Amino acid sequence: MLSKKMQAALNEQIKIEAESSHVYLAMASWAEIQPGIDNVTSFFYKHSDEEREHMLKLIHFVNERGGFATVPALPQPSLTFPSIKHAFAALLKHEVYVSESINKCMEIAFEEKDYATINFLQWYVAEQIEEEALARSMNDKLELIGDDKSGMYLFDKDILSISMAIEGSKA
Ligand code: OFO
Repeated sequence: MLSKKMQAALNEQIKIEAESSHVYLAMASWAEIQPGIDNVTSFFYKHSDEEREHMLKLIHFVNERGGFATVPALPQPSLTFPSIKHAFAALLKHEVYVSESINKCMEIAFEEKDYATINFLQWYVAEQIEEEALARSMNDKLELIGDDKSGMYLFDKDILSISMAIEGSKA
């Protein structure tokens, strides 16, 4: 059975995962109307779907452990970005924020010796390590590319192989 405090923290995490899905969905819609970045667009749409999965996983866990998962209201995310580089910088910042929030949930689970929740949250800790690393490497690449258009063409190609590799490792 979840404590009230643990339930509140996990419900907050549900909100954050829902927000992540929303934030990346907005990035996807913006990317879709930019020329020549089809794979970046797919990456954002897929990332948005994954965040929804993360939210659903939490909802089921809270409800299965005798709590009540609450579906949150969401603020409107940023709709446009000055450049692809800005969008990916925002993505990295957002992932760091999500990791911090997972760590807070983990701290409460440890305080309460809630081993089931600790076990459950391990998956999120590992996922955040991967997502932050990926976001950092994309930001590094975009830094190198600068305003070079052919570099951006290669980045879009690159992101397709990265997405396929991630899918392969998760299959
Ligand atoms: Fe939910 O994994 Fe990123 O944020």
